Amino acid sequence: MSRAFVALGGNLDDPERHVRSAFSELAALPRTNVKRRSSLYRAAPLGPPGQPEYINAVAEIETELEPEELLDCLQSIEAAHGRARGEKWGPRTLDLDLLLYDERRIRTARLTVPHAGLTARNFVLGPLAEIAPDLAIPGSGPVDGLLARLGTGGLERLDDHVA
Ligand code: ROI
Repeated sequence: MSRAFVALGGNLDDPERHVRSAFSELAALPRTNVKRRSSLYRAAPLGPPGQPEYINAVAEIETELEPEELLDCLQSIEAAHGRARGEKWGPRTLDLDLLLYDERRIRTARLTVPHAGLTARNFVLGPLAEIAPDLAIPGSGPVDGLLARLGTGGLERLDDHVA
């Protein structure tokens, strides 16, 4: 079994609903269990101005899927949520990013792990720190230190989380 972390985010068409249902769809993947899920967070958009606020969250999973098999599964879930690959950094119904896969560093045409934006985005580090504060990002160090450096501006934890 490998341990992986997946970031969830969206800002269109009731994003809370999309993110909540994506947690269930992750749990239904073959040879995969969801171990922990963060609260949902409301986050100021990174990218072009004028788009709605995002809902962001992170899931820790245990899986026997290889990284690119897992990526295929994440992309099918996105597609089922009507994710269209439109404008770069534009609004989306559901985005699922593979953040970490064990301690591996992966660079293929389709996949970069650790995820490239991970250490610069508090809407990823915030939920990740909630469920795995001591986790070390390969090449970058512990999550809580990275988050302390970035700060939590623009990030609001929604307190309706049921474990
Ligand atoms: N901004 C926030 N706050 N959350 C996201 O998940 C997110 N995803 C993106 C871009 C458009 C970069 N901005 C985001 O892909």
